Amino acid sequence: PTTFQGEFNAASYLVDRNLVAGAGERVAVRTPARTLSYAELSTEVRRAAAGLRQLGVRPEERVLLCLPDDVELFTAILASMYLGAIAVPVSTMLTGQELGKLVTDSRATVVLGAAEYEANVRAAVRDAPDVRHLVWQGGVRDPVAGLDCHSWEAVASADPAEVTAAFPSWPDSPALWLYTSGTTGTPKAAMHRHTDIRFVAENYAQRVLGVGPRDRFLSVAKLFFAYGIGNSMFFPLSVGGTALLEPARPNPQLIADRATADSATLLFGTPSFWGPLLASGVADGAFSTVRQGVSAGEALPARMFHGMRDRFGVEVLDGIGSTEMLHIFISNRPGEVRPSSSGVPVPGYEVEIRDSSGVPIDEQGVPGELYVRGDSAAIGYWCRAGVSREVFLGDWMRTGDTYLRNSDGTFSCLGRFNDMLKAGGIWVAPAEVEDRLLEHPSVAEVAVVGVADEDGLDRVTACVVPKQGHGVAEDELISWCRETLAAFKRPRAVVQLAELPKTATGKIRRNVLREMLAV
Ligand code: 3SK
Repeated sequence: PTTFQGEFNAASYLVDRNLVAGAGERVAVRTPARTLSYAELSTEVRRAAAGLRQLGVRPEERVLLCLPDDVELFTAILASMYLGAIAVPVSTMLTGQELGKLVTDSRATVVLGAAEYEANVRAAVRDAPDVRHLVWQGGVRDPVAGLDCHSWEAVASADPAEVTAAFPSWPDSPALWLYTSGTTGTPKAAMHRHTDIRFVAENYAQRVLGVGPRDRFLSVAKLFFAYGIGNSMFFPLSVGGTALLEPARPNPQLIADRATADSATLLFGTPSFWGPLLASGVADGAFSTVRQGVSAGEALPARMFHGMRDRFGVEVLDGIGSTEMLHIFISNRPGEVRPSSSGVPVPGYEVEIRDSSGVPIDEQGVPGELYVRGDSAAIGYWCRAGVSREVFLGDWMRTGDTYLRNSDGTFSCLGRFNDMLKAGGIWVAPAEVEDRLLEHPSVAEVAVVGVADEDGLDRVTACVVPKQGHGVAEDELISWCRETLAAFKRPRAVVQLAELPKTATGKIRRNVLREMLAV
């Protein structure tokens, strides 16, 4: 049946259009082990879609994926969307307990896990009532009671002829959920539509970065991040370019080697990558094929912008995006970078700086909370009406970041509007780390804050008041956190205090702690 909206399927937009244009032989995706042309990718996607359909996956059901950046994850995301189902790629850095919360919350019926994360995936599906099928990349593992277990290799070898066309989803149909701790506390799924994917590819990648079919995209951020999936999937496929996937954990030499070996033309990173890269012994010519660098996650320190340009000859464009907006909505422009600023709004987006009552501040130089509107905004958070109503206000979205407008019209980030902090560009909710620390027998009170290092980047710091007669050992508390929390959330430093500074009503004065600990 036709609808007033017309049909639009983002996976078909990303894959099929490249066949229609006669680009089937071009390289779509390359990993250290495999290279797939667009024609091959199309076959793999339809095979995987047929296999998922045989498992009973129906349009709008969730398929949760916990896999490294490789061909399997790439095709499984596209296959889920091709079928009209919702792809839910999740962080491979989470513990079993953390992952379990996402599996349960998403009500995914099919979970795909990599053998290398077996222990966490097994723990995660154990108490998730809606999961029916567990699919392993890397061969079948021991059975899990109550679940049908399969190998991805078997599922993805179904007959591609069984799926001749993409599901006729509408532009507003759900396509992708991305979990974020985002602007407030516990992880929640930002729900994105098929049309959001085209919007970010056309407005940011094509109009700001000027991407084209000759580009080869290398991203330090993985596919389970909004930043990563844009960089490594939406942007290259939207123009018939090549996605360079790197399954391993990134480090400066590995990324430099990939960039050289595969002649990357676009390099997407975060300050937590540029810093170690500049401190490393990577050869100055390693990125000679890179025509543009991009940075997001945290504000790019000016010294890193200059370091990348002067040493590696790479101009890095800083920008700010969010999982809720799917990708970057304020960005510097090639050849017109203003260091220490995020740049100006991307075409298709408007931003405002507002005071704490939500009233727009028109004067330059006056800080306030950054609001954004644009058509890639998520439709809300899954089953979180309260927070959705706080964050999505009509067309506008509250970013939770403090910004000001500079005299030249660019925007600069001053930090967070609330207590959330970013570790290596990833949101961390202080309450989650505090809850864990409070379970420790020596801890009476705790406040976790982000303390800026010499580059202005947040370092997770725990301020701990020990129980009477106890002391707190930094190493022990850090290991304690590692037992149940993803490594990036653990405190990097523990400071022992006799008491925490509080307001008259007993609220912890985190700003006082931050000032006290500032370097
Ligand atoms: O953190 C950011 O700046 C960002 C950029 C693009 C996509 C998603 C995010 C969170």
